[in-house]
Amino acid sequence: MFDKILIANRGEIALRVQRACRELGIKTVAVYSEADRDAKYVKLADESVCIGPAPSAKSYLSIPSVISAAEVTDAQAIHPGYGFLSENADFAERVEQSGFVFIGPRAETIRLMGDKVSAKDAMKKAGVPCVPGSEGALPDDPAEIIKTAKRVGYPVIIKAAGGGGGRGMRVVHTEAALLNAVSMTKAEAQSAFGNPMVYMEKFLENPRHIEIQILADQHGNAVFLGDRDCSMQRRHQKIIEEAPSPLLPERLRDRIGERCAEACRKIKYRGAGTFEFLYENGEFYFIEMNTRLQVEHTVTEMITGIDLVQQQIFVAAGEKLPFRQRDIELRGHAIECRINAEDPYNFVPSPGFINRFHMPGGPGVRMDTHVYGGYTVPPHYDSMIGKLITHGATREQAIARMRVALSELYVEGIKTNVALHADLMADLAFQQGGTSIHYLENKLGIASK
Ligand code: MV4
Repeated sequence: MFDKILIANRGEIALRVQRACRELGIKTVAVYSEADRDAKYVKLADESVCIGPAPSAKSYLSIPSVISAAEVTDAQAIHPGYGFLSENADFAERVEQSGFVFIGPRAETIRLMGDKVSAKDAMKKAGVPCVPGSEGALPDDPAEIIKTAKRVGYPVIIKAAGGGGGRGMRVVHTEAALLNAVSMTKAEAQSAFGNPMVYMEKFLENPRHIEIQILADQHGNAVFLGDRDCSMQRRHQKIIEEAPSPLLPERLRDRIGERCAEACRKIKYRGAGTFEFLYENGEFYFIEMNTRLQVEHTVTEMITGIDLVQQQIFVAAGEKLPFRQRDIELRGHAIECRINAEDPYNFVPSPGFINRFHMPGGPGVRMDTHVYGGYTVPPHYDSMIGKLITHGATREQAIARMRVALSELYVEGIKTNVALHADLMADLAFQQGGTSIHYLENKLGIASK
């Protein structure tokens, strides 16, 4: 096992990974930008290294700075958290070339999944159901493009191979609009991602966003740890996640989960990963794979009792998974509310000084946050200041606990989206479960984007 891990991230996830390490007796190295000098997770780490000025391009995204920090502190492995360098194949490669273990998949897997055309192709071959569409990237021949759209059926969606997470997409309703939409998406893809490749899919009008968490070791074992529903989102930012997905028949979950685990065995996946699906009319359609730990991993931890970060560390160190699929039981229901420093209704970020901060507590309540009374939320990074998670025997109990927990959470000095979460917990459609990816934007009265 490692005796020292460098955590290449900031905020709540830096603290989360640090806790996993400390419980295992592994020493931690925090890296920080000048804006995060006084952060709690920096003080709690065994060692810390300043890796640059506030802008993330010069600190948390600087591959040489992170690698030098690992060198000077003699760490053995690097945990990238989420965001920043976590899905950067060049980073994973440089980490391993420098003699450290990257806590995540092989660079080659990250690269495969980063290109959405090759990811979809690999998953299709591995038996994962995908959205019907073009065979790989669209060709240049206009007649071929028109033919493909006819076969798929309108509406179609044109997506950039280099995109993902909602960037570089365009919906097309008619043949008259098709070729122009393809050219525009290609031009945007070239300038945004340096890759003009695009592909076509049938556009699903009202799906839910359901994802499958998997975990794979380096000995050919892979399991799925249930599903999460992340449909409650606005402009591709998830706001609430839950596990398991409400109203999803257990039989369907187990079937798609087993397909994902089998695909991981086939591609020799290593570490934690997430298969993202659109779910509509009882069918799953793969769209993308995330090769990192996700923000919402916590709801999976609550219903499985498995510490995902510790498992990432074990499999990175070459250990075998300590459980089989039949050992994994999903218990009860968990909900996560992302607490953001922003106006609850116009979503304008609200960084600044927090003069008072009280965390909720009680049975089935977990709060992952790096903030405290006296902390200043810097303006340079994501506005998420923490995650409030509740667990209950049933979804109703998890919602009830969330309502109470939100009422106890007190943040003075900056605006937060706590009031929006309280509204959503009281929303009848949310309470019934099964709302689509468009529900929140429609409720807020924003034209869905
Ligand atoms: C789609 C889709 C409908 N049909 N693909 C957006 C993010 C990216 N991961 C994929 N996305 C979508 N792909 C087809 N064929 C609708 C979306 C989509 C979406 C997906 C998941 C969560 C939120 C979303 C919000 C808008 C659109």
